[in-house]
Amino acid sequence: MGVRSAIIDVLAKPFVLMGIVNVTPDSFYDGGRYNTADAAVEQGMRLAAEGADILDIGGASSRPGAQSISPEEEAARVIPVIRRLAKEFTGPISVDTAQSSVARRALEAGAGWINDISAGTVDRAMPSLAAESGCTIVIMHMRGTPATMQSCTRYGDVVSEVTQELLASVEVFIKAGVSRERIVIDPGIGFAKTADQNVVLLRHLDVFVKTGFSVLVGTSRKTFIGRLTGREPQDRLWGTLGSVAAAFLHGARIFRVHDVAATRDFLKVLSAIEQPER
Ligand code: PMM
Repeated sequence: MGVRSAIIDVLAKPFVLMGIVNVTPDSFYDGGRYNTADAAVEQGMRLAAEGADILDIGGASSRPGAQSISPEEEAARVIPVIRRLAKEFTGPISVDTAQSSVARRALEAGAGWINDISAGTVDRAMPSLAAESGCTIVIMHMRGTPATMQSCTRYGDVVSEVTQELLASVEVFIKAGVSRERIVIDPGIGFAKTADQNVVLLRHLDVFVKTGFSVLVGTSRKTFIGRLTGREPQDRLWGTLGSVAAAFLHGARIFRVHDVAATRDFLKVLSAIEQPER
């Protein structure tokens, strides 16, 4: 299976923006907005015009308590969108899925990245698919499933436990034959974490950065920002930018966001000040 332009040389760019396109009726922020292929493709191209480096296409909501849908239904949502975007968008397209059958079809339709929020635990065929396809794989930390994760928030030391659990998942992918430079790690903000634990993880992101893997963070408009600001998802952009600033200053370079234009300007200024040599 030939996947196209799977790797962005993350280290060569001051930051990388992954624009979110959820082809779902029930995602917490954009659920129902891009629920048809036409609307999702249009949103993808809008985010591309705003400067997205990667587009992340998801067909199954992962909000706390979300019920799972069949891989067939998930594929029916995302594959037509990926096929059309792959013709128009020049950067890598990522498929946000925990199902290897969906991921395989997405790669065949033109995706180059798999974003697996279950880190290969939902579908044990994911590591071998990642290895055989040569795609880039985002490995995110979570405990349980979206339906159960918020009852799995008991940690002694959240930073070291999340790091250890994430690296154990990474090891499975490496053993399956995935090369290290194709792995991106993600602490999984909001997945089996309390609001306070999300804040602690962001404060100590450098621990994840020191593993040597590229680090992606997804804080965009999430509940912990609502807890800190008292605002609803539609009014959480400013709060989100606060979290993006902290993540950037602690070494994260890939940001999964709903608001590409705003985040791009924000990080252009921040990175010019913080990394003047680049
Ligand atoms: N968050 C959501 C969905 N997928 N993938 C990664 N790698 N990291 C995240 O933090 C993440 C994700 C939450 O749902 P949304 O698509 O509605 O923002």
